[in-house]
Amino acid sequence: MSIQDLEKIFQDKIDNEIKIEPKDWMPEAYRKTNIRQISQHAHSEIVGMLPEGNWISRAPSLKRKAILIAKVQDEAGHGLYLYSSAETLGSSRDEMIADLHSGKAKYSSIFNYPTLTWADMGAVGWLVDGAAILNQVMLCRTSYGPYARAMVRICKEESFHQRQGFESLLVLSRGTAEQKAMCQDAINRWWWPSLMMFGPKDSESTNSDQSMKWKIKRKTNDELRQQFIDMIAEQVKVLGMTLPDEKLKWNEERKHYDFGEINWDEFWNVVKGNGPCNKQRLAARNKAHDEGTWVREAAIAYAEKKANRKRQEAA
Ligand code: FAQ
Repeated sequence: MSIQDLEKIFQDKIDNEIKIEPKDWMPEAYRKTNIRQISQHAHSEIVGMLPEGNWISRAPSLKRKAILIAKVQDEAGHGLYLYSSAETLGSSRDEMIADLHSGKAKYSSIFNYPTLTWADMGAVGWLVDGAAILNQVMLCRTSYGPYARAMVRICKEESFHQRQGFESLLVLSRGTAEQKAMCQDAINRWWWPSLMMFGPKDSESTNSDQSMKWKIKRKTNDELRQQFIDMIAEQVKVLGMTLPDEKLKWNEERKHYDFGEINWDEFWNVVKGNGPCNKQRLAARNKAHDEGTWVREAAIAYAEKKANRKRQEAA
């Protein structure tokens, strides 16, 4: 078949909402874009365990500790499904992990901020998982089959994460004056970085146009960001808290909330590796990988031993 025929079959599938599967022909740029996005998404889940892991040993009760452990374990699982999904496109897990550890691959900017108080666990659940889930509900309909299917389960778990975060803040918001202040402080610090999770403005987004054409993305960065703001601006009222944006105001004409300017210099600075915790996060991942070498070696040795025994039995 000519390349034009293959391109036509590929495009027909996209147009007719038929998922692209690992063994299907696909343009090289489609493959690369998916590997880039899925692996960065996987890295985000894995690095995303660090800010929360920080609080497992300091959770205020057994119940909160159990919830937090379950959530952090879920993030590990998400990372693993996503790496598996990217592997179906021909990239090896070792390569992807090496790119993360060397600083070559990106991961979500949000995980380069510190978690300073217990209320941050609530704010991360409510705002960070809340932003993640809006983006991921869209990705359940992404055009690459293994990515879309991984997203369905991930979204179910993220939805629990967001609700537990909100509930945890709700308890603080009804607590002592100190607890209320801690809740408001966490919201103040996580609000703007959460908005940055959706990526640069559409006018600055280098990948969006092509990704929308290929239906990898179904909504643009700005569309999802606006949807998130509209949702959170209402939910914050239930907490009796405020969002740190004086310009946040319902616009009756647009039927959306207007909001203030995001600090894009801060965003790019964090993406380039200069956020408050970038170095700390990469150092923690590299250390865990190095210290896990013996586990990987033992697993390989055990698998070889088992295979040998099977061969001997068969002989
Ligand atoms: N941080 O052209 P665009 C989670 C980069 S999961 C860092 O608009 P695109 C779960 C972008 O890669 C959170 N870099 O890019 C959890 C590109 O650079 P490149 C992660 C960013 O791909 C919760 C450049 O800027 N979710 O939180 C960011 O079309 C709690 C230009 O941008 C996903 O990864 C950023 N925020 O759209 C875990 C979802 N934004 O690669 C633990 C999947 C942009 O060309 C605790 N990803 N960049 O060198 C996506 O949907 C997309 O990749 C976007 C960016 C929307 C993130």
